[in-house]
Amino acid sequence: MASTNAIANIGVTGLAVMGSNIARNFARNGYTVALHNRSIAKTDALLEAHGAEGDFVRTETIEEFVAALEKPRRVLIMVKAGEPTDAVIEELAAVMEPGDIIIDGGNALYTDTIRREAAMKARGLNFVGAGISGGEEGALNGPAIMPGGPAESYKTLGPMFESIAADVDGTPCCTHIGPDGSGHFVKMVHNGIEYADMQLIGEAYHLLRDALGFGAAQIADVFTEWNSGDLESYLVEITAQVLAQVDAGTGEPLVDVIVDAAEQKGTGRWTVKSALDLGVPVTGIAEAVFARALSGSRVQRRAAQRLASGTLAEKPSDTAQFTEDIRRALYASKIVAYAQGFDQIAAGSTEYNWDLHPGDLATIWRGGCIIRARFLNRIKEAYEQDPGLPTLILAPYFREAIEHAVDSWRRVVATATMLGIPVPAFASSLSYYDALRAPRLPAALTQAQRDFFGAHTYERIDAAGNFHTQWSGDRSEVPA
Ligand code: NBP
Repeated sequence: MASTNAIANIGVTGLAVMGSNIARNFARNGYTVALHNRSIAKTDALLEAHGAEGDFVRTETIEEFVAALEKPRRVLIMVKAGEPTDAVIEELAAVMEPGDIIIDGGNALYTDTIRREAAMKARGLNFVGAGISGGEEGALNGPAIMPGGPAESYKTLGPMFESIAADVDGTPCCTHIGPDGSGHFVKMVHNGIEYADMQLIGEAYHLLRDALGFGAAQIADVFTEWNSGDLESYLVEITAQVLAQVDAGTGEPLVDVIVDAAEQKGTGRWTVKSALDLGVPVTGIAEAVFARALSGSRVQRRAAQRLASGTLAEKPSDTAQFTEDIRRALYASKIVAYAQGFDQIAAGSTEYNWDLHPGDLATIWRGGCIIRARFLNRIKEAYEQDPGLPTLILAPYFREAIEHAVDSWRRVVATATMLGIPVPAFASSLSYYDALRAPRLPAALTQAQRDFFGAHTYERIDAAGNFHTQWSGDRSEVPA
Protein backbone atom coordinates (compact mmCIF):
# COMPACT_ATOMS: atom_id res chain seq x y z
CA MET A 1 0.00 0.00 0.00
CA ALA A 2 1.44 3.38 -0.93
CA SER A 3 0.76 6.05 1.66
CA THR A 4 1.94 9.63 2.09
CA ASN A 5 2.22 10.11 5.83
CA ALA A 6 3.85 6.95 7.16
CA ILE A 7 7.11 7.28 9.05
CA ALA A 8 9.44 5.00 7.18
CA ASN A 9 11.91 2.67 8.90
CA ILE A 10 14.30 2.86 5.97
CA GLY A 11 14.59 4.70 2.68
CA VAL A 12 15.91 3.30 -0.59
CA THR A 13 17.16 5.66 -3.28
CA GLY A 14 18.04 4.25 -6.69
CA LEU A 15 15.21 2.03 -7.84
CA ALA A 16 16.72 0.15 -10.78
CA VAL A 17 16.67 -3.63 -10.54
CA MET A 18 18.72 -4.00 -7.32
CA GLY A 19 17.19 -1.09 -5.40
CA SER A 20 13.60 -2.06 -6.28
CA ASN A 21 14.11 -5.62 -5.22
CA ILE A 22 15.78 -4.71 -1.93
CA ALA A 23 13.01 -2.17 -1.20
CA ARG A 24 10.42 -4.92 -1.82
CA ASN A 25 12.39 -7.32 0.36
CA PHE A 26 12.33 -4.81 3.26
CA ALA A 27 8.62 -4.18 2.75
CA ARG A 28 7.81 -7.89 2.61
CA ASN A 29 9.60 -8.23 5.94
CA GLY A 30 7.32 -5.71 7.59
CA TYR A 31 9.33 -2.50 7.27
CA THR A 32 7.87 0.74 5.98
CA VAL A 33 10.07 1.79 3.09
CA ALA A 34 10.43 5.31 1.69
CA LEU A 35 11.11 5.21 -2.04
CA HIS A 36 13.15 7.66 -4.09
CA ASN A 37 14.68 7.68 -7.53
CA ARG A 38 16.27 10.48 -9.58
CA SER A 39 13.53 10.08 -12.16
CA ILE A 40 10.07 9.48 -10.69
CA ALA A 41 9.09 7.00 -13.42
CA LYS A 42 10.96 4.14 -11.72
CA THR A 43 9.32 4.90 -8.35
CA ASP A 44 5.87 4.85 -9.91
CA ALA A 45 6.59 1.71 -11.92
CA LEU A 46 7.63 -0.06 -8.72
CA LEU A 47 4.54 1.12 -6.85
CA GLU A 48 2.25 0.16 -9.66
CA ALA A 49 3.65 -3.33 -10.03
CA HIS A 50 4.37 -4.15 -6.39
CA GLY A 51 2.85 -1.45 -4.19
CA ALA A 52 0.55 -4.02 -2.58
CA GLU A 53 3.44 -6.07 -1.22
CA GLY A 54 3.94 -3.86 1.84
CA ASP A 55 4.09 -0.31 3.17
CA PHE A 56 5.85 2.11 0.87
CA VAL A 57 6.13 5.89 1.00
CA ARG A 58 6.32 7.57 -2.42
CA THR A 59 8.59 10.61 -2.51
CA GLU A 60 9.76 12.83 -5.33
CA THR A 61 12.43 15.11 -3.87
CA ILE A 62 15.34 14.30 -1.60
CA GLU A 63 13.90 16.65 1.05
CA GLU A 64 10.56 14.82 0.99
CA PHE A 65 12.38 11.48 1.06
CA VAL A 66 14.49 12.36 4.11
CA ALA A 67 11.49 13.89 5.89
CA ALA A 68 9.60 10.60 5.56
CA LEU A 69 12.16 8.69 7.65
CA GLU A 70 12.09 7.98 11.38
CA LYS A 71 15.20 9.03 13.35
CA PRO A 72 18.01 8.12 13.28
CA ARG A 73 17.35 8.13 9.55
CA ARG A 74 18.55 5.19 7.51
CA VAL A 75 18.97 5.59 3.76
CA LEU A 76 20.19 2.84 1.46
CA ILE A 77 21.74 4.11 -1.78
CA MET A 78 21.45 1.67 -4.70
CA VAL A 79 22.68 3.77 -7.61
CA LYS A 80 25.44 3.25 -10.13
CA ALA A 81 28.84 3.07 -8.44
CA GLY A 82 31.32 5.95 -8.82
CA GLU A 83 30.30 9.55 -9.46
CA PRO A 84 26.51 8.95 -9.21
CA THR A 85 27.07 7.57 -5.70
CA ASP A 86 29.12 10.65 -4.68
CA ALA A 87 26.42 12.92 -6.08
CA VAL A 88 23.66 11.18 -4.13
CA ILE A 89 25.70 11.12 -0.91
CA GLU A 90 26.25 14.87 -1.21
CA GLU A 91 22.54 15.53 -1.76
CA LEU A 92 21.63 13.42 1.26
CA ALA A 93 24.32 14.80 3.54
CA ALA A 94 23.05 18.31 2.86
CA VAL A 95 19.67 17.49 4.40
CA MET A 96 20.44 14.75 6.93
CA GLU A 97 21.30 15.34 10.59
CA PRO A 98 24.07 14.13 12.91
CA GLY A 99 23.53 10.51 13.91
CA ASP A 100 21.70 9.63 10.67
CA ILE A 101 23.02 6.69 8.66
CA ILE A 102 23.85 6.64 4.96
CA ILE A 103 24.37 3.17 3.53
CA ASP A 104 25.94 2.57 0.15
CA GLY A 105 24.79 -0.84 -1.08
CA GLY A 106 26.31 -0.49 -4.54
CA ASN A 107 29.53 -2.06 -5.78
CA ALA A 108 31.79 0.72 -4.56
CA LEU A 109 35.57 0.53 -4.66
CA TYR A 110 36.59 0.09 -1.02
CA THR A 111 39.04 2.99 -1.10
CA ASP A 112 36.14 5.24 -2.15
CA THR A 113 34.21 3.91 0.85
CA ILE A 114 37.13 4.70 3.18
CA ARG A 115 37.19 8.26 1.79
CA ARG A 116 33.40 8.68 2.01
CA GLU A 117 33.22 7.29 5.54
CA ALA A 118 35.84 9.78 6.74
CA ALA A 119 34.08 12.68 5.01
CA MET A 120 30.67 11.78 6.48
CA LYS A 121 32.14 11.21 9.95
CA ALA A 122 33.54 14.74 9.85
CA ARG A 123 29.97 15.93 9.25
CA GLY A 124 28.56 13.86 12.14
CA LEU A 125 26.92 11.30 9.85
CA ASN A 126 27.38 7.54 9.98
CA PHE A 127 28.41 6.00 6.69
CA VAL A 128 28.09 2.28 6.04
CA GLY A 129 29.55 0.68 2.92
CA ALA A 130 27.63 -2.56 2.51
CA GLY A 131 28.60 -5.21 -0.03
CA ILE A 132 25.48 -6.94 -1.34
CA SER A 133 25.72 -10.12 -3.37
CA GLY A 134 23.13 -12.32 -5.02
CA GLY A 135 22.10 -10.37 -8.09
CA GLU A 136 18.50 -9.34 -8.59
CA GLU A 137 17.04 -12.61 -7.38
CA GLY A 138 19.07 -12.45 -4.15
CA ALA A 139 18.12 -8.81 -3.58
CA LEU A 140 14.47 -9.78 -3.61
CA ASN A 141 14.54 -13.08 -1.78
CA GLY A 142 17.62 -12.92 0.42
CA PRO A 143 21.09 -11.68 -0.49
CA ALA A 144 24.38 -12.06 1.38
CA ILE A 145 25.10 -8.69 2.97
CA MET A 146 28.54 -7.46 4.06
CA PRO A 147 28.14 -4.18 5.95
CA GLY A 148 31.22 -2.28 7.08
CA GLY A 149 31.24 1.07 8.88
CA PRO A 150 30.84 2.01 12.55
CA ALA A 151 29.89 -0.85 14.89
CA GLU A 152 27.39 1.57 16.44
CA SER A 153 25.43 1.73 13.17
CA TYR A 154 25.18 -2.04 13.02
CA LYS A 155 23.21 -2.03 16.27
CA THR A 156 20.20 -0.55 14.51
CA LEU A 157 20.92 -1.72 10.98
CA GLY A 158 21.98 -5.27 11.83
CA PRO A 159 18.54 -6.63 12.74
CA MET A 160 17.02 -5.06 9.61
CA PHE A 161 19.70 -6.42 7.29
CA GLU A 162 19.68 -9.82 8.96
CA SER A 163 15.92 -10.11 8.48
CA ILE A 164 16.14 -9.53 4.70
CA ALA A 165 19.34 -11.58 4.13
CA ALA A 166 19.43 -15.22 3.11
CA ASP A 167 19.89 -17.67 5.95
CA VAL A 168 21.54 -21.07 6.18
CA ASP A 169 20.47 -23.38 9.00
CA GLY A 170 18.98 -20.41 10.86
CA THR A 171 22.15 -18.28 10.59
CA PRO A 172 21.69 -15.07 8.58
CA CYS A 173 24.06 -14.40 5.70
CA CYS A 174 24.92 -11.00 7.13
CA THR A 175 27.29 -9.85 9.83
CA HIS A 176 29.14 -6.66 10.72
CA ILE A 177 32.38 -7.01 8.77
CA GLY A 178 34.51 -4.23 10.30
CA PRO A 179 35.30 -0.51 10.05
CA ASP A 180 35.01 1.86 7.06
CA GLY A 181 35.74 0.16 3.70
CA SER A 182 35.98 -3.42 4.97
CA GLY A 183 32.51 -4.44 3.78
CA HIS A 184 33.17 -3.35 0.23
CA PHE A 185 36.67 -4.84 0.37
CA VAL A 186 35.39 -8.31 1.23
CA LYS A 187 32.62 -7.96 -1.36
CA MET A 188 35.32 -7.12 -3.92
CA VAL A 189 37.33 -10.22 -3.02
CA HIS A 190 34.10 -12.25 -3.09
CA ASN A 191 33.62 -11.08 -6.68
CA GLY A 192 37.26 -11.90 -7.49
CA ILE A 193 36.73 -15.44 -6.21
CA GLU A 194 33.55 -15.56 -8.32
CA TYR A 195 35.65 -14.71 -11.39
CA ALA A 196 38.11 -17.53 -10.59
CA ASP A 197 35.30 -20.00 -9.93
CA MET A 198 33.61 -19.14 -13.24
CA GLN A 199 36.90 -19.40 -15.17
CA LEU A 200 37.64 -22.82 -13.64
CA ILE A 201 34.16 -24.04 -14.56
CA GLY A 202 34.75 -22.65 -18.07
CA GLU A 203 38.02 -24.57 -18.40
CA ALA A 204 36.33 -27.79 -17.23
CA TYR A 205 33.63 -27.23 -19.86
CA HIS A 206 36.26 -26.53 -22.53
CA LEU A 207 38.06 -29.80 -21.73
CA LEU A 208 34.86 -31.85 -21.71
CA ARG A 209 33.95 -30.31 -25.07
CA ASP A 210 37.29 -30.37 -26.88
CA ALA A 211 39.29 -33.12 -25.17
CA LEU A 212 36.40 -35.57 -24.85
CA GLY A 213 34.13 -34.33 -27.65
CA PHE A 214 31.02 -34.00 -25.46
CA GLY A 215 28.09 -31.91 -26.66
CA ALA A 216 26.48 -29.24 -24.50
CA ALA A 217 23.62 -31.45 -23.31
CA GLN A 218 26.04 -34.19 -22.28
CA ILE A 219 28.19 -31.66 -20.41
CA ALA A 220 25.05 -30.36 -18.71
CA ASP A 221 24.50 -33.89 -17.37
CA VAL A 222 28.10 -34.03 -16.10
CA PHE A 223 27.66 -30.74 -14.21
CA THR A 224 24.32 -31.91 -12.81
CA GLU A 225 26.05 -34.99 -11.45
CA TRP A 226 28.96 -32.96 -10.06
CA ASN A 227 26.44 -30.75 -8.30
CA SER A 228 25.43 -33.66 -6.10
CA GLY A 229 28.93 -33.99 -4.62
CA ASP A 230 31.74 -31.81 -3.19
CA LEU A 231 31.30 -29.29 -6.01
CA GLU A 232 27.69 -28.54 -5.10
CA SER A 233 27.27 -24.80 -5.62
CA TYR A 234 25.09 -22.19 -7.24
CA LEU A 235 27.57 -21.67 -10.08
CA VAL A 236 27.81 -25.39 -10.94
CA GLU A 237 24.02 -25.68 -10.74
CA ILE A 238 23.39 -22.78 -13.12
CA THR A 239 26.14 -24.03 -15.45
CA ALA A 240 24.15 -27.25 -15.94
CA GLN A 241 21.00 -25.21 -16.62
CA VAL A 242 22.75 -22.90 -19.07
CA LEU A 243 24.30 -25.81 -20.99
CA ALA A 244 20.93 -27.55 -21.27
CA GLN A 245 19.28 -24.45 -22.75
CA VAL A 246 18.36 -24.77 -26.44
CA ASP A 247 18.23 -21.69 -28.67
CA ALA A 248 14.67 -21.24 -29.94
CA GLY A 249 15.82 -19.67 -33.22
CA THR A 250 18.36 -22.26 -34.37
CA GLY A 251 17.59 -25.34 -32.32
CA GLU A 252 21.27 -25.34 -31.28
CA PRO A 253 22.48 -25.29 -27.66
CA LEU A 254 22.27 -21.64 -26.59
CA VAL A 255 25.91 -21.65 -25.45
CA ASP A 256 26.99 -22.47 -29.02
CA VAL A 257 25.35 -19.36 -30.48
CA ILE A 258 26.70 -16.89 -27.89
CA VAL A 259 29.78 -14.84 -28.90
CA ASP A 260 32.78 -16.13 -26.94
CA ALA A 261 34.02 -12.75 -25.68
CA ALA A 262 33.51 -12.30 -21.93
CA GLU A 263 32.85 -8.89 -20.49
CA GLN A 264 33.52 -7.51 -17.02
CA LYS A 265 32.33 -4.65 -14.89
CA GLY A 266 35.52 -4.18 -12.91
CA THR A 267 35.37 -5.87 -9.51
CA GLY A 268 37.69 -8.70 -10.66
CA ARG A 269 40.18 -6.16 -11.93
CA TRP A 270 39.94 -4.21 -8.65
CA THR A 271 40.64 -7.41 -6.72
CA VAL A 272 43.80 -8.07 -8.71
CA LYS A 273 45.01 -4.46 -8.47
CA SER A 274 44.50 -4.52 -4.71
CA ALA A 275 46.26 -7.89 -4.46
CA LEU A 276 49.24 -6.47 -6.37
CA ASP A 277 49.44 -3.58 -3.92
CA LEU A 278 49.14 -5.91 -0.94
CA GLY A 279 51.70 -8.33 -2.43
CA VAL A 280 49.32 -11.30 -2.33
CA PRO A 281 49.50 -13.80 -5.20
CA VAL A 282 45.90 -14.28 -6.30
CA THR A 283 46.93 -16.18 -9.42
CA GLY A 284 43.56 -17.86 -9.99
CA ILE A 285 41.67 -14.56 -9.90
CA ALA A 286 44.29 -12.81 -12.05
CA GLU A 287 44.18 -15.58 -14.67
CA ALA A 288 40.39 -15.30 -14.72
CA VAL A 289 40.50 -11.54 -15.30
CA PHE A 290 43.14 -11.93 -18.04
CA ALA A 291 41.22 -14.81 -19.64
CA ARG A 292 38.17 -12.56 -20.01
CA ALA A 293 40.36 -9.83 -21.51
CA LEU A 294 41.97 -12.31 -23.91
CA SER A 295 38.59 -13.65 -24.99
CA GLY A 296 37.59 -10.07 -25.78
CA SER A 297 40.73 -9.38 -27.85
CA ARG A 298 38.78 -10.06 -31.02
CA VAL A 299 41.24 -8.51 -33.48
CA GLN A 300 44.25 -10.44 -32.18
CA ARG A 301 42.28 -13.67 -31.90
CA ARG A 302 41.03 -13.43 -35.47
CA ALA A 303 44.54 -12.68 -36.75
CA ALA A 304 46.12 -15.53 -34.74
CA GLN A 305 43.79 -18.35 -35.72
CA ARG A 306 46.19 -20.02 -38.13
CA LEU A 307 49.18 -20.05 -35.79
CA ALA A 308 50.99 -23.37 -35.42
CA SER A 309 49.79 -25.73 -32.72
CA GLY A 310 52.82 -28.02 -32.75
CA THR A 311 52.21 -31.74 -32.67
CA LEU A 312 49.11 -32.48 -30.70
CA ALA A 313 48.52 -35.56 -28.57
CA GLU A 314 45.71 -38.07 -29.04
CA LYS A 315 42.54 -37.38 -27.10
CA PRO A 316 42.17 -39.32 -23.82
CA SER A 317 40.81 -42.81 -24.47
CA ASP A 318 39.31 -43.44 -21.04
CA THR A 319 36.43 -40.96 -21.06
CA ALA A 320 35.13 -41.82 -17.59
CA GLN A 321 38.58 -41.53 -16.01
CA PHE A 322 39.34 -38.21 -17.69
CA THR A 323 35.94 -36.81 -16.69
CA GLU A 324 36.72 -37.71 -13.09
CA ASP A 325 40.21 -36.19 -13.48
CA ILE A 326 38.61 -32.91 -14.60
CA ARG A 327 36.24 -32.95 -11.62
CA ARG A 328 39.13 -33.40 -9.21
CA ALA A 329 41.25 -30.76 -10.95
CA LEU A 330 38.33 -28.36 -10.69
CA TYR A 331 37.93 -29.02 -6.99
CA ALA A 332 41.65 -28.68 -6.22
CA SER A 333 41.96 -25.46 -8.27
CA LYS A 334 38.89 -24.08 -6.54
CA ILE A 335 40.48 -24.70 -3.15
CA VAL A 336 43.53 -22.75 -4.33
CA ALA A 337 41.39 -19.84 -5.58
CA TYR A 338 39.56 -19.57 -2.26
CA ALA A 339 42.80 -19.95 -0.29
CA GLN A 340 44.27 -17.05 -2.26
CA GLY A 341 41.15 -14.91 -1.77
CA PHE A 342 41.23 -15.53 1.98
CA ASP A 343 44.96 -14.64 2.00
CA GLN A 344 44.06 -11.31 0.40
CA ILE A 345 41.38 -10.70 3.03
CA ALA A 346 43.91 -11.40 5.79
CA ALA A 347 46.42 -9.03 4.15
CA GLY A 348 43.78 -6.29 3.74
CA SER A 349 42.77 -6.73 7.36
CA THR A 350 46.38 -6.23 8.50
CA GLU A 351 46.99 -3.30 6.16
CA TYR A 352 43.90 -1.37 7.29
CA ASN A 353 43.64 -2.65 10.91
CA TRP A 354 40.20 -4.12 10.28
CA ASP A 355 40.42 -7.23 12.47
CA LEU A 356 38.45 -9.32 9.94
CA HIS A 357 37.38 -12.86 10.80
CA PRO A 358 37.67 -15.17 7.79
CA GLY A 359 35.41 -17.81 9.37
CA ASP A 360 32.60 -15.23 9.58
CA LEU A 361 32.91 -14.56 5.86
CA ALA A 362 32.77 -18.25 5.00
CA THR A 363 29.64 -18.40 7.17
CA ILE A 364 27.80 -15.55 5.45
CA TRP A 365 28.85 -16.64 1.95
CA ARG A 366 27.12 -20.01 2.41
CA GLY A 367 23.83 -18.55 1.19
CA GLY A 368 22.41 -15.71 -0.88
CA CYS A 369 25.56 -14.87 -2.82
CA ILE A 370 26.86 -16.01 -6.19
CA ILE A 371 29.70 -18.13 -4.76
CA ARG A 372 27.45 -19.98 -2.31
CA ALA A 373 28.61 -23.57 -2.12
CA ARG A 374 28.62 -26.62 0.10
CA PHE A 375 32.38 -26.21 0.31
CA LEU A 376 32.03 -22.98 2.35
CA ASN A 377 30.87 -25.09 5.30
CA ARG A 378 34.29 -26.73 5.16
CA ILE A 379 36.02 -23.35 5.13
CA LYS A 380 33.94 -22.22 8.10
CA GLU A 381 34.91 -25.40 9.99
CA ALA A 382 38.57 -25.00 9.06
CA TYR A 383 38.71 -21.50 10.60
CA GLU A 384 36.73 -22.65 13.64
CA GLN A 385 39.32 -25.34 14.27
CA ASP A 386 42.28 -23.03 13.66
CA PRO A 387 41.56 -19.29 13.43
CA GLY A 388 45.25 -18.64 12.73
CA LEU A 389 45.45 -21.00 9.75
CA PRO A 390 48.38 -19.78 7.55
CA THR A 391 46.61 -20.95 4.36
CA LEU A 392 43.38 -22.83 3.78
CA ILE A 393 45.32 -25.43 1.83
CA LEU A 394 46.83 -26.64 5.11
CA ALA A 395 43.50 -27.29 6.84
CA PRO A 396 43.29 -31.09 7.21
CA TYR A 397 40.15 -31.43 5.07
CA PHE A 398 41.52 -29.38 2.18
CA ARG A 399 44.99 -30.89 2.40
CA GLU A 400 43.46 -34.34 2.07
CA ALA A 401 41.17 -33.23 -0.76
CA ILE A 402 44.13 -31.87 -2.73
CA GLU A 403 46.28 -34.94 -2.06
CA HIS A 404 43.41 -37.05 -3.35
CA ALA A 405 43.17 -34.86 -6.48
CA VAL A 406 46.77 -34.06 -7.28
CA ASP A 407 47.49 -36.87 -9.77
CA SER A 408 44.30 -36.07 -11.68
CA TRP A 409 45.17 -32.38 -11.58
CA ARG A 410 48.58 -33.04 -13.18
CA ARG A 411 47.04 -35.33 -15.82
CA VAL A 412 44.49 -32.66 -16.72
CA VAL A 413 47.04 -29.84 -17.04
CA ALA A 414 49.49 -32.05 -18.96
CA THR A 415 46.81 -33.41 -21.28
CA ALA A 416 45.32 -29.98 -21.93
CA THR A 417 48.78 -28.67 -22.79
CA MET A 418 49.46 -31.59 -25.15
CA LEU A 419 46.08 -31.08 -26.82
CA GLY A 420 46.59 -27.31 -27.15
CA ILE A 421 43.61 -26.45 -24.95
CA PRO A 422 44.19 -23.35 -22.78
CA VAL A 423 43.74 -23.96 -19.05
CA PRO A 424 45.33 -20.87 -17.48
CA ALA A 425 43.54 -21.11 -14.13
CA PHE A 426 43.97 -24.90 -13.72
CA ALA A 427 47.66 -24.63 -14.64
CA SER A 428 48.48 -21.57 -12.55
CA SER A 429 46.68 -23.02 -9.53
CA LEU A 430 48.73 -26.19 -9.82
CA SER A 431 51.94 -24.17 -10.19
CA TYR A 432 50.97 -22.11 -7.15
CA TYR A 433 50.49 -25.31 -5.17
CA ASP A 434 53.81 -26.69 -6.37
CA ALA A 435 55.58 -23.41 -5.57
CA LEU A 436 54.10 -23.30 -2.06
CA ARG A 437 55.28 -26.81 -1.26
CA ALA A 438 58.71 -26.48 -2.94
CA PRO A 439 61.60 -26.67 -0.46
CA ARG A 440 63.77 -24.40 -2.67
CA LEU A 441 62.51 -21.83 -5.17
CA PRO A 442 64.59 -20.14 -7.88
CA ALA A 443 64.12 -16.88 -5.98
CA ALA A 444 67.68 -17.37 -4.62
CA LEU A 445 68.94 -16.82 -8.17
CA THR A 446 66.67 -13.76 -8.53
CA GLN A 447 68.19 -12.30 -5.37
CA ALA A 448 71.73 -12.91 -6.66
CA GLN A 449 70.87 -11.24 -10.00
CA ARG A 450 69.37 -8.24 -8.17
CA ASP A 451 72.50 -7.97 -6.09
CA PHE A 452 74.64 -8.23 -9.28
CA PHE A 453 73.03 -5.37 -11.20
CA GLY A 454 71.66 -3.22 -8.41
CA ALA A 455 73.56 -4.08 -5.20
CA HIS A 456 70.18 -4.93 -3.66
CA THR A 457 71.82 -7.42 -1.22
CA TYR A 458 70.59 -10.86 -0.14
CA GLU A 459 70.16 -12.94 3.00
CA ARG A 460 72.16 -16.14 3.55
CA ILE A 461 70.69 -19.44 4.76
CA ASP A 462 73.54 -19.86 7.28
CA ALA A 463 74.03 -16.36 8.76
CA ALA A 464 71.91 -13.47 9.97
CA GLY A 465 71.90 -10.08 8.23
CA ASN A 466 72.19 -8.90 4.65
CA PHE A 467 75.13 -9.44 2.32
CA HIS A 468 76.51 -8.09 -0.93
CA THR A 469 78.96 -9.67 -3.35
CA GLN A 470 81.32 -7.16 -4.95
CA TRP A 471 80.45 -8.32 -8.47
CA SER A 472 82.42 -5.68 -10.33
CA GLY A 473 85.41 -5.96 -7.99
CA ASP A 474 87.09 -9.04 -6.58
CA ARG A 475 83.75 -10.86 -6.05
CA SER A 476 84.29 -11.23 -2.36
CA GLU A 477 81.26 -11.01 -0.08
CA VAL A 478 80.78 -8.20 2.41
CA PRO A 479 78.10 -7.61 5.04
CA ALA A 480 75.62 -4.99 3.84
P1 NBP B 1 22.52 0.61 -12.02
O1 NBP B 1 23.91 0.37 -11.59
O2 NBP B 1 22.16 0.36 -13.44
O3 NBP B 1 22.14 2.15 -11.67
C1 NBP B 1 20.91 2.71 -12.05
C2 NBP B 1 20.39 3.61 -10.94
O4 NBP B 1 21.32 4.67 -10.68
C3 NBP B 1 19.07 4.28 -11.36
O5 NBP B 1 18.24 4.36 -10.23
C4 NBP B 1 19.55 5.67 -11.80
O6 NBP B 1 18.55 6.65 -11.73
C5 NBP B 1 20.60 5.92 -10.77
N1 NBP B 1 21.52 7.02 -11.08
C6 NBP B 1 22.47 7.14 -12.04
BR1 NBP B 1 22.82 5.89 -13.32
N2 NBP B 1 23.13 8.30 -12.01
C7 NBP B 1 22.60 8.97 -10.98
C8 NBP B 1 22.84 10.26 -10.43
N3 NBP B 1 23.81 11.03 -10.91
N4 NBP B 1 22.09 10.65 -9.40
C9 NBP B 1 21.12 9.88 -8.90
N5 NBP B 1 20.84 8.62 -9.37
C10 NBP B 1 21.56 8.19 -10.40
O7 NBP B 1 21.48 -0.17 -11.08
P2 NBP B 1 21.53 -1.68 -10.52
O8 NBP B 1 21.95 -2.67 -11.55
O9 NBP B 1 20.22 -1.85 -9.83
O10 NBP B 1 22.69 -1.63 -9.42
C11 NBP B 1 22.68 -0.73 -8.32
C12 NBP B 1 23.99 -0.87 -7.56
O11 NBP B 1 24.08 -2.20 -7.05
C13 NBP B 1 25.23 -0.65 -8.42
O12 NBP B 1 26.22 -0.03 -7.65
C14 NBP B 1 25.66 -2.05 -8.77
O13 NBP B 1 27.03 -2.15 -9.06
C15 NBP B 1 25.29 -2.79 -7.50
N6 NBP B 1 25.06 -4.23 -7.65
C16 NBP B 1 24.42 -4.72 -8.74
C17 NBP B 1 24.21 -6.09 -8.85
C18 NBP B 1 23.46 -6.65 -10.03
O14 NBP B 1 23.37 -7.89 -10.12
N7 NBP B 1 22.93 -5.82 -10.92
C19 NBP B 1 24.63 -6.94 -7.85
C20 NBP B 1 25.24 -6.41 -6.74
C21 NBP B 1 25.45 -5.05 -6.65
P3 NBP B 1 17.60 6.94 -13.01
O15 NBP B 1 16.53 5.90 -12.97
O16 NBP B 1 17.06 8.31 -12.77
O17 NBP B 1 18.45 6.84 -14.23
